[in-house]
Amino acid sequence: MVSFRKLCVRGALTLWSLSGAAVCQDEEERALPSLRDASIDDLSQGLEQGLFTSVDLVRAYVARIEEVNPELRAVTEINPDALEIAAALDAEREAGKIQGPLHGLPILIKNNIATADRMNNTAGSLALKGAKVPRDSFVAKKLREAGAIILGKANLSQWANFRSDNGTNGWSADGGQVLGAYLEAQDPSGSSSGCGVASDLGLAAACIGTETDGSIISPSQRNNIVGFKPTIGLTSRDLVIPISEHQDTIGPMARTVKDAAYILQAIAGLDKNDNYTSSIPDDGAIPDYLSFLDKGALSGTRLGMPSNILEIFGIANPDHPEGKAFYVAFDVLRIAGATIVSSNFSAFEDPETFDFDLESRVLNADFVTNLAAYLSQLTENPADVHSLADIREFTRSTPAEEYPDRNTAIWDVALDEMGYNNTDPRFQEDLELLRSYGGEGGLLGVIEEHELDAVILPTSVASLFAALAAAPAVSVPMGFYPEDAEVVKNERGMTTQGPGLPIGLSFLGSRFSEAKLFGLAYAYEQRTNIRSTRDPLILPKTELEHCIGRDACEKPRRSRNCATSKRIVKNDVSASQLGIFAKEL
Ligand SMILES: *[C@@H]1O[C@H](CO)[C@@H](O)[C@H](O)[C@H]1NC(C)=O
Ligand SMILES: *[C@@H]1O[C@H](CO)[C@@H](O)[C@H](O)[C@H]1NC(C)=O
Ligand SMILES: *[C@@H]1O[C@H](CO)[C@@H](O)[C@H](O)[C@H]1NC(C)=O
Ligand SMILES: *[C@@H]1O[C@H](CO)[C@@H](O)[C@H](O)[C@H]1NC(C)=O
Ligand SMILES: *[C@@H]1O[C@H](CO)[C@@H](O)[C@H](O)[C@H]1NC(C)=O
Ligand SMILES: CC(=O)N[C@H]1CO[C@H](CO)[C@@H](O)[C@@H]1O
Repeated sequence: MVSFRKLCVRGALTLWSLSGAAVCQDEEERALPSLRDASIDDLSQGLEQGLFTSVDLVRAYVARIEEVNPELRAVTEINPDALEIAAALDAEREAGKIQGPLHGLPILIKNNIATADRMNNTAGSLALKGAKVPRDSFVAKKLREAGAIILGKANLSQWANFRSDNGTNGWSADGGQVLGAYLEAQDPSGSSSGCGVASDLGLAAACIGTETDGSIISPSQRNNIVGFKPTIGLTSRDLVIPISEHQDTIGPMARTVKDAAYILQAIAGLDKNDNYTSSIPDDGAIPDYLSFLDKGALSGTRLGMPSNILEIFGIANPDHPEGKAFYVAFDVLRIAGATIVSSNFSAFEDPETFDFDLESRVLNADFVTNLAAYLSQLTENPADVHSLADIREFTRSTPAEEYPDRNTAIWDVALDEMGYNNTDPRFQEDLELLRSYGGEGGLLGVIEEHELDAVILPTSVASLFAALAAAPAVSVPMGFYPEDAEVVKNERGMTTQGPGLPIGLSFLGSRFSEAKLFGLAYAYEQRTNIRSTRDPLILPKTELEHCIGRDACEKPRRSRNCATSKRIVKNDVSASQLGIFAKEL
């Protein structure tokens, strides 16, 4: 937490403390939050105390985006109206009107969540450039109601990674190739790749991603942030470019668990345009997630651990960096009072019998129907695309879509090999079997049988099991690949593994158990504070101090960012134990 009590006077810039006196007792002490680390509380407090305005914040974030975007391509479009919106929110604050904890905070959204403004919503495809929607998506509307400034659109793996079987994470024709900041030319993971990088580097207060199977928690893990994938139906998919109504969900990607809680609180809820939200318990009442953020929340809990899943994915061995980080996390959880319960997923006892194509068939069949339904809502459709067949035709005939170097294999299976959609009886059969793998044979089954609060898994192997159950998962930073880790590159030269690659821990819960997951994730995060133990290789240098009260931010000559250069680990675990995380993992 940044202290706002000691304030410094720098150059022409004068800042006042609450008492009105300008003080600077210690040159090292920073009055303004470092934007790579700033929490929603830090930013809101700074706005409240008049240290900076939302206009300053927008300028600073845009300057930071401009610094790193030529290399990292995390952001596709900046909202041309952001400064104007910020000024209006500053005026409201001045007049004593605060809409909520997100008032005046710039937030990015993934480029598949539509807004009825000057920004495009393309899922990274040129087929949707210039297309218009009739209104804001429900999530965008909720963000605006909470006072957030939608700063721009975050890049993504095109079509949420639902096009090619030989593409790359984070590439889209509309936004270029996203890279992560922890390794040279890092594969950022996906599909909410831009959100992962942008939240981590402080290119906005946070970002909103989407997940069908891994697209929030996986890039959150690889970019050292917290990602929360809610239960299907908690957040409306209205006017979000879909993959599958049965698995798609919208959720926060933020630097802290608390920030994720603020954001989910703002965007969750009943929406008549997405009837899956009618399954939210208590007539759609959303619990006060913030009230569950308790450092003691792990005490007395029972956490399931399916070792057969670690075996199947080859990370049960403690010599594997992710296995090792996971076993160290066990100790932290135990010290915090949790009991780890062995709880194998029975459907995966014999992996030979598990049909790994089942999920693809369900997603393919949903995509054909759900995509056509999204396209039918467009009020302007310059490329005249109405179906997956139209989109495939456009993609194959538009050079910037890089076909066939990046193929359309997923669509080819849906359209040519399968040739049916989710109205077909074969679909219902597949869906029921899939749900049983998430139910009695998987996550929901072990939670019930062993009376668990949640199941824990390394994030790399977690997403499928939450997806199968339409259930929530949250990934929290757990460690880093060790200094002697082998460097691995994919066939397109992107680094997928190497020293310093971030690793996450996932908590998976029963449907609508978000409040409990927030408590568990918060307690683990507060005890470990892993995120702050490693800096990325690339960091923008513009800070608020370069922007306050100026029409354009001054160019930072050097990083004055004492906050990131002086990283101290604060936690409840012994220092030697944490040494294991920080040095070896
Ligand atoms: C949206 O796309 C149109 C058409 O390519 C472009 O002219 C416009 O600048 C884009 N909007 C933003 C905010 O970038
Ligand atoms: C949503 O509506 C569709 C069509 O009316 C219906 O088939 C489906 O069961 C509904 N889903 C939920 C979760 O209510
Ligand atoms: C769980 O699976 C692991 C790895 O496959 C196995 O060694 C262990 O015996 C199983 N535990 C139970 C209780 O079945
Ligand atoms: C889904 O399949 C049904 C039956 O073949 C067909 O009538 C309908 O047009 C299809 N819907 C889409 C969006 O392709
Ligand atoms: C991707 O697959 C297509 C065939 O589906 C092939 O033509 C193309 O060369 C592949 N791209 C790469 C980089 O291997
Ligand atoms: C905001 C921004 O930098 N957008 C860029 C995203 O990537 C595309 C393609 O590389 C560029 O044309 C945009 O300028």
